[in-house]
Amino acid sequence: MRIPIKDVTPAVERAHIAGWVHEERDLGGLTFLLVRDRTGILQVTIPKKKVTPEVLAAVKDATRESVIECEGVVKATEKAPGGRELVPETLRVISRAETPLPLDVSEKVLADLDTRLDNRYLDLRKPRINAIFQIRNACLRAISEYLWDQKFTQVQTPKIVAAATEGGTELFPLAYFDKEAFLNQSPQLYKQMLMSAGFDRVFEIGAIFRAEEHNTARHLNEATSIDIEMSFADEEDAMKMLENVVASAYAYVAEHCGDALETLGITDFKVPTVPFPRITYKEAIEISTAGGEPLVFGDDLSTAAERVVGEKMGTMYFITEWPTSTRPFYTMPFADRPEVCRAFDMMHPRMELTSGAQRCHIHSLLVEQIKAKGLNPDAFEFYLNPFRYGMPPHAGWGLGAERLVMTMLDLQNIREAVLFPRDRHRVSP
Ligand code: ATP
Ligand code: AMO
Repeated sequence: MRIPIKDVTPAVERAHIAGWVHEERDLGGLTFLLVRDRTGILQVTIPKKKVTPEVLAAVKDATRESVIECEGVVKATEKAPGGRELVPETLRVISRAETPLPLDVSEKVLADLDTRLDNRYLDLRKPRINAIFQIRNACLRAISEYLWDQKFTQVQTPKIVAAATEGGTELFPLAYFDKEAFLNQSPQLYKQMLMSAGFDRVFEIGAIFRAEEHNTARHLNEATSIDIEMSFADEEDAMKMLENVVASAYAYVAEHCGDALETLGITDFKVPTVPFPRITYKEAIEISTAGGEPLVFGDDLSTAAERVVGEKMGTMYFITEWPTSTRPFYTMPFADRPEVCRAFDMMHPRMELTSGAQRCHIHSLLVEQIKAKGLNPDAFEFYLNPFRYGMPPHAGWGLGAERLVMTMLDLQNIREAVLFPRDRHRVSP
């Protein structure tokens, strides 16, 4: 029976393995094949004079990245990675890789990001790249488990929708029979409607679509958003939930992903401590201005300002009490000073990871706010009706999964954190 490569130790006498040919070396009388599966790499050593002609013929045919299987004797040796090697009695090429390869999986020849993404199936074979997705998987698992434990119900909301939610970013229009429709920018309106529907606490991990015109290292046109909404809660409750969710993802990775972190060369992985510091928007623009990036009340935080404030904070932190004018219509303003609202952003020193807020649950005020943003309330009837028939106060947030992974692993480009990224120039593969 085939066993995973990591289980091939000197303690097992015989092993049957299968995987991809990572590297091959021919030293005259000896040929080495490094064989890779998702658990590790094993040296297969072929003493040419001692193996059958069938094995020799197969070795000759086994080009790099071919899928092979072999069975034989396991021997301890200090000269091979992992302190063991396999001397095959049988070896078979299951699927021969053509030559030359479009991309060097062993990373001896480096490729630019575009070439890597064009040949993503090969790029993803690299242990280092695979490790990113093991960690991404661990984060999403940890976050789901944390939220389930906190009595959140996981939901799936429509991705084909009739209305925009987030100002400031464009929509992708869709040919939907005779109707106008778009790809959803955020589950925002749906998670709020579910508060009226009595779900109390919901979360969703799903795709969001944003027609960002520009190509940046931290924007995608299709991203994964981790969204929550909770009833009878204010922005402080939502912030507490968020810092615990983020800390639980880090803690899970620290506990369960040692091998993947090592593969990535990360030796100083730190779980952030909660609570994260909170500063107000006013304080943030003061820090930015003092640091040479002048901002006035009402400005959005520019990328340069985010960097100045991030450097000063040096850790994950919240920015609270945003100008109402900078936030979407669904945000609750403070009753005593309506120019400021109960919104927050959660920031990593490098960039924004999350936006959230206590929402406006008062129908008349919400209609006013929709109008104030120059939008037509009629287009939001499906969303507004639930506010007329019993809506609890509620709060929530959206956390970008790719930005979480990108900052956690110090990746330079957000595309590294997506299997098949969609950007301004890329819809394939
Ligand atoms: P919002 O929360 O407003 O919907 P967002 O979550 O996409 O936006 P960011 O994109 O991180 O937030 O916005 C932070 C800052 O990044 C913006 O104020 C702007 O300076 C910069 N920025 C946003 N979008 C782009 C873009 N497409 N190209 C270049 N810079 C951008
Ligand atoms: P916002 O628009 O700030 O808020 O999005 C929330 C988070 O989603 C991530 N994100 C992106 N990641 C990559 N590429 C993009 N183009 C992109 N756009 C957004 C970011 C961002 O912080 N409805 C609100 C959330 C809420 O209030 O519940 C919203 O969508 O990490």
